[in-house]
Amino acid sequence: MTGGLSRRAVVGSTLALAACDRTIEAQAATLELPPLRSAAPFPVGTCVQAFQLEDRALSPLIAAQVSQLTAEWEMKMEYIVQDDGSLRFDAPDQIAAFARTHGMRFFGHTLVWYAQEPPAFKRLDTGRIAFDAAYRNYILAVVGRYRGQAVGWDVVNEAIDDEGDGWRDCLWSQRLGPLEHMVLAFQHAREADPEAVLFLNDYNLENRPKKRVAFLKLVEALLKAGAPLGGLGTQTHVAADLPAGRLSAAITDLASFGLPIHLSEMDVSLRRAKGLGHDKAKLEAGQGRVYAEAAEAFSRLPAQQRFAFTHWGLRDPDSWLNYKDPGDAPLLFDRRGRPKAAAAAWIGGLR
Ligand code: 9MR
Repeated sequence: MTGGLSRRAVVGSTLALAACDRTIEAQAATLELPPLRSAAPFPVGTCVQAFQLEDRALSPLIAAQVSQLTAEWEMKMEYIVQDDGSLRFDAPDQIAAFARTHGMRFFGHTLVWYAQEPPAFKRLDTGRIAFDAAYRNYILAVVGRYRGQAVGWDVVNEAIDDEGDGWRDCLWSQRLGPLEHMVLAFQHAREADPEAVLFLNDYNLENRPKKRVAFLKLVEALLKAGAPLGGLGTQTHVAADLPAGRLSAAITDLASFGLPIHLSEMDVSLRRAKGLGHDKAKLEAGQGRVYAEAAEAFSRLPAQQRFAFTHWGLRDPDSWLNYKDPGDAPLLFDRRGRPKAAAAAWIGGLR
């Protein structure tokens, strides 16, 4: 650990903060925490959008705090695939260059997502062969472009339906088959990059045990079908009232395959923590507890299974949870880039 502060001292600061809610923000400003990337014995990531790389306050914070970068949305089909079917890589190239310049790992997110069905693909109604070729070409082009730099890819994102009743129905499943489109995506990604770790990624795996079971069954099905699935991603968009133990149980279950785990998009919403009412001190204490549990559960994984721990943003106002309705504070840094009590709690949970 760097920063001249022991982990125990950090925990002490957290407890002191929790005891005095009115001055939490002021005290956090004076907290001297080591950068997340130095505190953790595994890669720590965040997501970013290309325009944020020009933000004079945010880009140094990212460079100082994390060792892995994920494009928040500009490596999805919604950005890359143009209406005429051509592909656009300017923003992802900028993010990849920033990662290279700052000695960070670069993570690809996301190739196949039920939520993204570009018109250029929808228009392809000339039968399965043309669709299959376009699908393969897309994956080869995107993964191939970052071959040698991307350490991993979310190949299939959010395949399980919300209730955990089955796999989502989407353009890809309709044209290529419910399991087949996923197997093909993994195979094409492997063809494009023999080294990258290929992930299945999903959310609510801690909150909905039934969904987790469905996710794990899909993992089995993919492996049985010979898909080169190499890692499991659990997004971890949770709230401050998440009951203790749920996060650890999810991580332990997922780890049972022995594959690397990516805690891939963590944030802890205060606004969604209905169980804690509006008491700011309770909400922030709950948030700290959830972050500490996540850090601890992830730390306890065998070293070879700790692929990375990614925070879905660093500063609160940049969070996707604040796009439509600002006011949530789900991340580790405040609007001025100062570490919050949640950051101390996360670091305190590391083992
Ligand atoms: O945070 C992302 C937001 O900026 C994008 O507009 C949105 C659609 O591309 O995706 C958000 O990130 C999502 C991630 O890619 C997949 N898991 C859920 C995330 C939050 O919605």
